[in-house]
Amino acid sequence: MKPKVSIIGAGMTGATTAHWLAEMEIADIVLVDVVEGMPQGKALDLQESMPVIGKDVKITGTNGYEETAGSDIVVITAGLARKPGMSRDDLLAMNTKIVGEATENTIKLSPDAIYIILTNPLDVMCYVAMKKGNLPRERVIGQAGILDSARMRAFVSMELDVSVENVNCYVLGGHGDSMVPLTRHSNVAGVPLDEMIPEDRLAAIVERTRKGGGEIVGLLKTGSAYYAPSAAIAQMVEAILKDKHLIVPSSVYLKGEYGQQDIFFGVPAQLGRQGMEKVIEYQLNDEEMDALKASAKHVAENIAELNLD
Ligand code: TXD
Repeated sequence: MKPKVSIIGAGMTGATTAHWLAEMEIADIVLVDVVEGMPQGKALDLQESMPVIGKDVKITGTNGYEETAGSDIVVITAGLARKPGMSRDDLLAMNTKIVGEATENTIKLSPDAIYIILTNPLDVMCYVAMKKGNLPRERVIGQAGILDSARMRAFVSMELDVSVENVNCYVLGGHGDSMVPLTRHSNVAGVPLDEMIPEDRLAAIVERTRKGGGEIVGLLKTGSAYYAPSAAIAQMVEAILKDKHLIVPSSVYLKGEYGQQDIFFGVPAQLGRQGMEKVIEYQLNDEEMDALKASAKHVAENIAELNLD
């Protein structure tokens, strides 16, 4: 029997995650959404594409939770995006409810599942899932860092006309404008970035990375990025199901690492069949540490606003 991955929220990121995962043929997939017919329709359409690409994967769409029973991994992308007239607090309160309920509804049926969270505000929603599911920290991992790092890698690759495979970039911190692209640790085939790219061009790449989400929203106008975020989720799912011990930037619950307590925060973490296996601690200089602290303060303030009753 294949592993089972349930994706709560079958919108742009949820459905595209299903698409990447089906292509990888690593799990059967359940898509859950509140919109009637939509997850069923997307699942059936995707199922009907399997004969064409030659993959044997079962894809189920549903408005309920029964079909998620026995999931190895639960991915939560369900949530609302900010609309005109809505404050960030409104979004925080509404997505807290949605992510909290999605966690409670799934954990009952899949008590051993590992959770990957995507819903914004990301680091805070990871906290909600951990608390509502009463989960150990190993089993809640937020996706942000792979995406932010991939954006930086894409920009470096375009700048130097070099393969994306040669470009290693590490973006840490909270998922927002205060994220911290670590240029000193980033490299092209082992050569530090600042030896390859002039200072002003590198500064522009860092800035574009920080604003990468907004750049896409500005172009799409009706939604936010979904190809790269969902590809990032698929990489995390694969790392877990194949027990790869893959180190990727992820939002994980910190217990003193990087001087931070009781928050989810983007740091390099090792992922395998047990979930988050290890936090990797870089040697950071004062400037990098200060930037991380500022980013952590922002996340901690949002967590303090939570009402988890
Ligand atoms: O890197 C990252 N962390 C991010 C985060 C990258 C991209 C998107 N990011 C956030 O993910 C975004 O700000 C949103 O909070 C979520 C989902 O983004 P997506 O682009 O997929 O949004 P959609 O297309 O609006 O899909 C959300 C779906 C939609 O179909 C709703 O009907 C559904 O969520 N939804 C629910 N499903 C199940 N259960 C409940 N309660 C529910 N409420 C809404």
